[in-house]
Amino acid sequence: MRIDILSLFPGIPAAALSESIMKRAQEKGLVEIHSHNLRTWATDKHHVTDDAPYGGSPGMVLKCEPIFAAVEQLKAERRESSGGATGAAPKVVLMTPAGQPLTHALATSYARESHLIILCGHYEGVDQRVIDHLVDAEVSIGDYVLTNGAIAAAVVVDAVVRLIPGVLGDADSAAADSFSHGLLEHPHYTRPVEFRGWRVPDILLSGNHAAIAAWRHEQALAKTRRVRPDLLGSGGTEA
Ligand code: 6GU
Repeated sequence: MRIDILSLFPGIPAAALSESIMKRAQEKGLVEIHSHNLRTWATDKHHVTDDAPYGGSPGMVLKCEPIFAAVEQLKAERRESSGGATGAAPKVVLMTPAGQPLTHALATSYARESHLIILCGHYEGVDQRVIDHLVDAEVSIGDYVLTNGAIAAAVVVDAVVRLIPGVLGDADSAAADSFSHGLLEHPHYTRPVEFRGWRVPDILLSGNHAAIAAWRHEQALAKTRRVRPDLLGSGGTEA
């Protein structure tokens, strides 16, 4: 998979994605991530990427021209490097608090793409013609506002890349995650068996795998009921 990120702060996602598992995924050739500065595609002398909104209102709006130029160039380069093959079209995603929420299901669908182009919003937003004629999906990472979408882009890329086969060492570790089964994860313990008087639950020391599995499911259900009852609504796993 190839991922291109376009923002005014390319160092933000580049830093977040250059360590640990994201770093190893790139070294293993499982994903190629490029973080670009949108200003590269602003052709005027001062490399202006934003302007005041028509109709008036505070703040600035990202302009059409540099964004269209960047995305069209990235798409063309990708076509050329694949020998003009008519592979799957790149998916163009705009990071914005006004987008659909990022979920495990959305990350799973993006993990099957061969090319993602992620645009990071900033200031008051981007010109609507970018959304209407260039973008395939608008995505938000939650109901709060960040100063810029570059942080959100790093979140999306991490959530997607860890689902690419081979990225996580243990093939099971993504499958057991919170959300992949609609429940939050059960508690985990490791040595020592007693710390400051707090003991590891006896069941985990019992060697009874069926009982342990049942306990973990109960714990996951109880935690989900307590902190995320919304997950147990229609479609939940509770009988
Ligand atoms: Cl994608 N961008 C910004 N600026 N704020 C956000 C967000 C995105 N998702 C949640 N808050």
